[in-house]
Amino acid sequence: MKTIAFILMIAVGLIANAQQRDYSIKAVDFSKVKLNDHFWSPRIEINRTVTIPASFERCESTGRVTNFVMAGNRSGKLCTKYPFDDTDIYKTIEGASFSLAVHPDAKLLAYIDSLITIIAKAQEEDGYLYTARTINPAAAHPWSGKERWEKERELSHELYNAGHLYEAAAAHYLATKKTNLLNIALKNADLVCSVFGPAKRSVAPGHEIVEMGLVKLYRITGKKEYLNTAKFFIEARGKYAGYNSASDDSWKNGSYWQDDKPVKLQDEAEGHAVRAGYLYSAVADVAALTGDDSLLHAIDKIWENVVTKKMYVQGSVGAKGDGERYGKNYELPNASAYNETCAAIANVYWNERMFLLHGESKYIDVLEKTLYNGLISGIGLDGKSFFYTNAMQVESAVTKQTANGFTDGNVEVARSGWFECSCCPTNLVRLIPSIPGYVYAQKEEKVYANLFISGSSQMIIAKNNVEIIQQNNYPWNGDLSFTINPAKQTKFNFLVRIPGWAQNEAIPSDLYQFKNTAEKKVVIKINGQSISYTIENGYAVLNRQWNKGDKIEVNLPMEVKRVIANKVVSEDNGKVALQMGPIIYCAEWVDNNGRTSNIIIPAAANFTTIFQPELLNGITVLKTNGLKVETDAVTNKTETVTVPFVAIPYYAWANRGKGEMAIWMKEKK
Ligand code: FUB
Ligand code: ZN
Repeated sequence: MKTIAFILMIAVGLIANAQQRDYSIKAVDFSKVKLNDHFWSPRIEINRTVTIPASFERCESTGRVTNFVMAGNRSGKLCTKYPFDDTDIYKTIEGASFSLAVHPDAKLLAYIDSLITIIAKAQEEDGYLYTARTINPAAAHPWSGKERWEKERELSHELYNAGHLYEAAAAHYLATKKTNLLNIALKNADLVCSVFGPAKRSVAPGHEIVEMGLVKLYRITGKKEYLNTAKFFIEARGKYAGYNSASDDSWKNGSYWQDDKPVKLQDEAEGHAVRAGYLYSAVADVAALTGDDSLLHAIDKIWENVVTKKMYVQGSVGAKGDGERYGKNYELPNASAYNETCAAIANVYWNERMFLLHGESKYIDVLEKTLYNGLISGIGLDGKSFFYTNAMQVESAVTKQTANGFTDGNVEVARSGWFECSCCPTNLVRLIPSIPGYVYAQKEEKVYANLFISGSSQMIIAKNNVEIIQQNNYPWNGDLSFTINPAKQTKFNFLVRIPGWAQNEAIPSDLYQFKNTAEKKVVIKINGQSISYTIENGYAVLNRQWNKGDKIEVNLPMEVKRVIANKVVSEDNGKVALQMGPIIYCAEWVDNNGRTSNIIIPAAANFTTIFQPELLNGITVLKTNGLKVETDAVTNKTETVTVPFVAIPYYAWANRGKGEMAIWMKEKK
């Protein structure tokens, strides 16, 4: 009976959704895009074979699963540190579900079922699910407060846990069609909607994500209350009277939680960078689903602010360690850069949604920059070691092990298998297998090719089945080919993103620029013939009747670029970073005689590029002659000597031991 009711609910939901306003552009679902490349496929496979099992294992060995068991028994003592540790299980289930969708695995499915049974027992009668209280409400976690929700605005994370539960449940249901986790999530969401809303309780959730999660449940069920509650939470921001707006301290003035002003009046990225990224993503969802333009204008302005003033050259955000937050405009220190991996993940979520709203390539340019650099630097090539923070510079690797990693002062210098606060590893578990979903998007008879990853994809365009095959050796080479195989001749617009980096643009703002501009132009051929094309919103528009086997070749000229920062970022003055294609490079001690902090790359130095298949799972390295400033230990005199210089992709640093690393290098002594 329960199952029939559920099926009816989903059916009604789907019909209702068909009439709803939404993003006019839709991503092609990750399960329809099969990758067979050398860059992402191995990462997705290692996520499946190493990262997912290691994460589940750590959820067990660190007590996260035990917390649920104890909550099920309503007795015991929370045996981990944070009230949000439940989410590591949810995120791992989410990632494992994405993996199951394309790689069936009965054992994994059964294991997840066993966890869901434990989670179900931990859920209270009315749907409340939060082990930090349920284990023993009289001795709830100090961040949780004595009563449910009373500290939600601050640090309880009750709605944060709920949000991750919803995200996991949506992924699990869509991948497996099983409703066991979804039912738990819906019961919890119904409770949340009964507690919060107009004329009910109000709060600006202390750590956003419940909003995005509610939207996912709304998409599955069509239940409007979920969308309304997501919107309600967004609109609850900026209403709390207890902050001190005169204070500079982001905790005291509310900006840490993006709660100092109503969202509609916000125009600067502020506060905790993961919270912010999840909020802006949810605002995009709600703006798309409701057509609320004032919400849209706010995130447009905030996006502009991030990209012109608050993003590191390798796509990371959240410069400040105190509060894990955005700094002031142009506050992008290298020696103390924080750059939480989760903030990079949130930035990918947000930029994808901005693209779906606006259809402009600049959002995917930013997404690509983050994805290929400051995000995957967060995971080691072994798939089971992680950076929580992503350093911009390491000048002496005096390594100390702390609860949160191996640090040298403020900077993590070696990856760790897990952290006491282990949000980043489990966030990577769910992000990596979803990457095929960022490759294509579609709006009626328009297909957007956003990421360049070899593989094949199936879509329905103008009512015909169309297969699109990509072949390339991206990100090491800019020669791309797309073979179009419609079941029968089909007319549609194929829009190929022409990345900013291929058009002399380092980032869609004046925050970074290329010093050397390229002469070569992007060449596009169809069936061997060069064609002239127009560019719309950053995409080359290829509109024709496509026949089986039509082949598009796109040549994105790839050369080594020197990147310079806006003068206002004073500590990058006189320095260059190196980029080729979407990849930002760094110098690491191991390739440069043990040190990188004394390297100079003269303005006239020419680079050679070499693909080294055996190095760091296959990378292109940059080589030139640089200069090094050396000080004689006896005479204390300095001399400048010419030395061979090698740069590797930033994402691959710290896979060969601990030592110095630099992204920005001086051009003169
Ligand atoms: O608060 C939950 C998570 O823990 C945040 O997203 C991370 O920044 C870490 O503080
Ligand atoms: Zn994190």
